[in-house]
Amino acid sequence: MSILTAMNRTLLIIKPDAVKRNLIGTILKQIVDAGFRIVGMKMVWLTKERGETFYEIHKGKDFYNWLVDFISSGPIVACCLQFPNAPTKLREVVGATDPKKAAHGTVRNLYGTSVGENVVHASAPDEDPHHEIQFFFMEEELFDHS
Ligand code: DAT
Ligand code: MG
Repeated sequence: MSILTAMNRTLLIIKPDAVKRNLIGTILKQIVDAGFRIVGMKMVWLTKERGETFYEIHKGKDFYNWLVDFISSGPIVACCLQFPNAPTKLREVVGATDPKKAAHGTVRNLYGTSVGENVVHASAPDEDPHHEIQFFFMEEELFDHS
């Protein structure tokens, strides 16, 4: 995979709160309307151990245990998305962590209910999106159809 491809891919997770509320299609429509291509997608239910590993970067924070329990509380949808500068662009579409502070019309502003139950995860551009993509997908499971 080229450096350009890496820069142009990011990971989106539709979290258990959104899946439970039947918002998968609504959220994906907003994402694809913003121009993203879905190059990989799967519905999975993480074990607590897998959740701990995914959120290892937050270990030690006061919300870590809650976060791990939440992400492993039900099925989620992991999507590898492609777009120029995908990680930065997706964070714009998703909005700030706290739905109350997220810009008008962003995914979290529209559908998030609290700082924890904020409907989606989007890789931070400075926290190795490629590593997060690899957590869910093998390269053979990603389909570049641009
Ligand atoms: P983001 O998901 O915007 O990258 P983050 O990396 O700071 O935000 O935190 C990861 C997740 O942890 C976030 O989506 C929701 C949860 N979280 C963050 N701060 C929290 C807090 N103060 N209380 C409860 N959950 C929190
Ligand atoms: Mg983060």
